[in-house]
Amino acid sequence: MPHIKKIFFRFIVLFFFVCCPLFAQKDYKLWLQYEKKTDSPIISDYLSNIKGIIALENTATSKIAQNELQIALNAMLGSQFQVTVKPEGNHKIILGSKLVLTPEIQKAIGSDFERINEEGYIIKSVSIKNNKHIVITGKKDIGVLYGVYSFLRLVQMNKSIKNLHLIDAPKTNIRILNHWDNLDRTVERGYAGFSLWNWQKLPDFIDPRYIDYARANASIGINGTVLTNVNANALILTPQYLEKVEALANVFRPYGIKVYLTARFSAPIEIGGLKTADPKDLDVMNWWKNKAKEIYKRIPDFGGFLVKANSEGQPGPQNYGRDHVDGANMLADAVAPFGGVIMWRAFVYSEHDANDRAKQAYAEFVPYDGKFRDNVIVQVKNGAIDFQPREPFHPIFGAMPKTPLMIEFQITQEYLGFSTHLVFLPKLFQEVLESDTFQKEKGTTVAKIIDGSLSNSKLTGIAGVSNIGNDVNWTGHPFAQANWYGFGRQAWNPDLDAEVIADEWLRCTFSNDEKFIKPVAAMMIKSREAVVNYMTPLGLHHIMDTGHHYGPGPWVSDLSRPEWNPVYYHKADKNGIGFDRSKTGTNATAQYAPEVEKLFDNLETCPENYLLWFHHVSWDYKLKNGQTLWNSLAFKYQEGVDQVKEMQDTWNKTGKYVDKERFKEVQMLLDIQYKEAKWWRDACLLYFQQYSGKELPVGVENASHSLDYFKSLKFPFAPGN
Ligand code: BDP
Repeated sequence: MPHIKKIFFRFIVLFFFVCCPLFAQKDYKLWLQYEKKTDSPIISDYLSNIKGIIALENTATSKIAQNELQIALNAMLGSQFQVTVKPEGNHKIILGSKLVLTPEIQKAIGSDFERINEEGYIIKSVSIKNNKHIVITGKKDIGVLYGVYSFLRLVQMNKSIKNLHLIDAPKTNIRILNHWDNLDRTVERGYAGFSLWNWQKLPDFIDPRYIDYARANASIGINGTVLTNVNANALILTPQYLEKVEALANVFRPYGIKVYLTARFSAPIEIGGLKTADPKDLDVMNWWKNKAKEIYKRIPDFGGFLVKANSEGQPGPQNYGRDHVDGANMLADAVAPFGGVIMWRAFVYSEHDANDRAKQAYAEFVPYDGKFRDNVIVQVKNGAIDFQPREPFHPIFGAMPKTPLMIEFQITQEYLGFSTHLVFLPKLFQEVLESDTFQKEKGTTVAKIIDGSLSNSKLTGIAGVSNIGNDVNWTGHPFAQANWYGFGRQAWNPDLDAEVIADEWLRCTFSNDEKFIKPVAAMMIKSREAVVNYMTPLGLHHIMDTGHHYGPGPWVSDLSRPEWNPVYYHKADKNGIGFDRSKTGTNATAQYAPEVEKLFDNLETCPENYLLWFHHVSWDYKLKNGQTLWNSLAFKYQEGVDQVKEMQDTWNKTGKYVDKERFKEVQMLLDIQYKEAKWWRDACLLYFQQYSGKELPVGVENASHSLDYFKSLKFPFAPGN
């Protein structure tokens, strides 16, 4: 017996050391799994006809493209693909940007080049002197790299690669991750470990992970990264740190990724020894000009600055009686000679302003329309409050036609269950991007405003607050990788459907088996509505516990700033619940175009999704389903819980399509999500019941604990705070 035990023990140890790193690697490899093709003989047959890769160009970026193609094809086909430079023979994949193509290939590509921009690509099956090839090209080498990733996606997804003719180009210029990473490597609202940037070991130690980060981003078209938190530390602008930033920029450059930093407005005082940071002060202006010069000397393609000013205690121009235009334009002038950009955030609200918080950013920024320099883009959150599970689109979209606007989404799940809950965010992003602002006419969607198609703006962009940390799987939850992936794909094409994204991601990350794809894609698509249902149904918002935002806290009412308290947002009382933002209330609806205003302002026409966002509604008010508001609210909370149960059931059936590690990991996380969905339902319904005074309708489960119990839960060490 002891002998058997020993063998068993040895087996376990061996299993752990040999197998675990391999399994872990799957998680690490994201959507670039390049699994051996055993599931599509047609594809592998066709690919095995291909005799090699011809590389016409030798820049750092083209070498990455060649390498990626070679590694991926060899991994998927198990054969040796060689890269050669000689354009001869049959059945080759030819890589090269426009200028290096032979005249015959140029001719075969023809006018396609007119349909792409500098970052676009063309993938075309061509026949030259009776030799058949696949050409992957673009105007520049970065286009070729994007083309290679797109081609590999087709192969990964078992899509036909016969007779290819694909032309694609990004619709926005700045497709950027905002890392809220601090210099001590903690990450504000980060739930996937510590920051990737190891400042202490930089610049000499280049963690291979920086390269994998760049690879992953390039594969989905992300071309910018803000390395530091919007709540900025001026030290990042000192030579000691700029040297480290330069090292990262050098790694990212060949992947087409520009580095940006957050600029602390008071930096001239903190690290420059000046007495003021007044944007109209000559010394201050010169300080920033010199700082820009110093940065660009090190990093010639430095992207520019992201600035959070006069918001939540951050310093800004208003400290000196100046305004956002003065601040942004001063910085814009400093980086303009080098082609830099200022991304100036519109996330502002003030404790000194008694107005509805949802109205404040619009009130402050809209009068500045047309007053910013050409290299300033105003970065606006998707909604007027703060990255809630559901918000109507921010009214600034549609109200600043003369100013380039970029949208800011939050990929990290600050208000959506951290990295524990499975929530597929492209569905949320799509809802916002498709919203009709009526700025000019019907059909003026948020997407059209930010992709510049409406204004012909040259400066366009999408930012996503990153969910990446140094966890082995990058994002904490294996399915949170889909949110990084989806963000990149939607930044490239804001009109891309979330269902297409889910399908792509699942095939590249897990399996092409339809029996897996269909139910799991459906689960992902529904997951966003589930979180809205069990957290903030019918337009409720910001009722998370305060500070860390983990779990429910609708009862919180004792914080110094009124708009930090959940009671400010739900306004539940004996008469009903909801924030009256119609003309009988704060009139926030008037910030939208008349068509939208009319829709939201009228209780009868207001989409029920946004009901309690815009209206204070009596508990007995009848919804379209014929049920009272109270009953409907209770049913929604229950539905959210039931939806998570369904997600569990779906996932439990996927064991045979997924490696054990990820299967188990997701299973455990869904168990927590289910537990927490019930926590949300119980705590919120018990709390609101005090005001409605009504029984729970039949079909809604009773709470597992008392309201006092839920109120007593405290989480002093919740992550990300
Ligand atoms: C809020 C976060 C806070 C950020 C702020 C911002 O709670 O940590 O600093 O947004 O976007 O959602 O500046």
